Amino acid sequence: MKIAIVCYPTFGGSGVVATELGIALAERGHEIHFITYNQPVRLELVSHNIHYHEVTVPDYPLFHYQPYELALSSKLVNMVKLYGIELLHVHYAIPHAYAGYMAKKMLEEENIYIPIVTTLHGTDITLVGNHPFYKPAVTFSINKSEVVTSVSESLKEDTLRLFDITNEIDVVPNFIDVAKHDNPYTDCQRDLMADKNERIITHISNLRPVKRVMDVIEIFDRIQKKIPAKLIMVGEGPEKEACEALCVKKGIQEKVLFLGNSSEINKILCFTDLFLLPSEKESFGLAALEAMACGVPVISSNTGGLAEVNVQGVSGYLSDVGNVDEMAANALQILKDEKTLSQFKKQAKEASRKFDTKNVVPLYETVYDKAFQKI
Ligand code: GMT
Repeated sequence: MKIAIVCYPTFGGSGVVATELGIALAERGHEIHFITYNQPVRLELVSHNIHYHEVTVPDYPLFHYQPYELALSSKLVNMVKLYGIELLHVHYAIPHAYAGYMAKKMLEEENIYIPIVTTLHGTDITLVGNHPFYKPAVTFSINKSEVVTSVSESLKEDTLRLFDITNEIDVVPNFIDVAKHDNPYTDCQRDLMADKNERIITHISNLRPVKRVMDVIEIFDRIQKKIPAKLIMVGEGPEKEACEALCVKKGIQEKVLFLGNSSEINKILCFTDLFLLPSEKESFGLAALEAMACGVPVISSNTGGLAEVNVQGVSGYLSDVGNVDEMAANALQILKDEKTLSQFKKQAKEASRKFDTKNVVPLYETVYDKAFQKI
């Protein structure tokens, strides 16, 4: 099948999932065309089945806002015609589902009929899409897609609650190649990060307010008062400076390393003992799943789809949003001795297997078949 994948090419989870999906589909013999404004960060163009087409929006003094949707729709039309693409899979509703629908309508004028699959990822529904500025267009494009998928049951419920949806929503969870995340612990360069007696705790995100990164610092502060520990903060975002300031205020700046964005998440997770994700909202929590696949237990909030990923008392623990005391106590419970920690590490890895690529990617192929039947 010839499939166009439209996504954000950044470090965000939706772009990562879209990229990994394209790679997995290419391995299964499909011809994949990524269409976005930059080469996706996790995409290495090493397969003859993978193409990347850049969307460019030339600047013009009249434009206060650049018309990206217009450029994307036109690019989709051109690429569908040039490569004979048969299906559009758009990740993140805004503005991709809308641009996809426009492309589909333009193609219909030339008697080319192409189904659209829209995958909802989270903030496109819970934070951004729900705003009255966007809501009519988001509702319209969800309802007009041949098939709509959401990355968790929780996100499906949120979508049905927040929007006037007349379409079915199929839940296809995010996934991970568990085998690729098999890190033999002995290969890790742990010594570069921490002393032998210190536990390594990691947080990875875009450091936006929704991630509650101040809670990460609060939890870590409570942990490091009880046991020797280091915190590794991975990612860039608007809360970074305030976070650094909080570390200085608490006098723990020597114990917190800010690494910025990284394409080497596996290397970092390899020497991590515990992952923190205390988010305000999280439709799935791909970062938690990546940690689990590397055998790292997770302390998270119980918001959104996190309870579908992090299994209470097995792969880690979940608490109410903002309950940093309980999160710290649970972290210490996991980190208290080698036996408990290695048990949780094993269990975290085991729990991640449910989301293995080989179990989930075929579900998208079924979704594509369903989309073709609707056209
Ligand atoms: O978390 C973000 O702000 C980024 C966002 C994205 O578009 O990449 O993440 C969302 O999609 C991920 C992939 O499906 C999910 O794992 C994240 O839980 C979801 N984020 C939120 O719901 C806040």
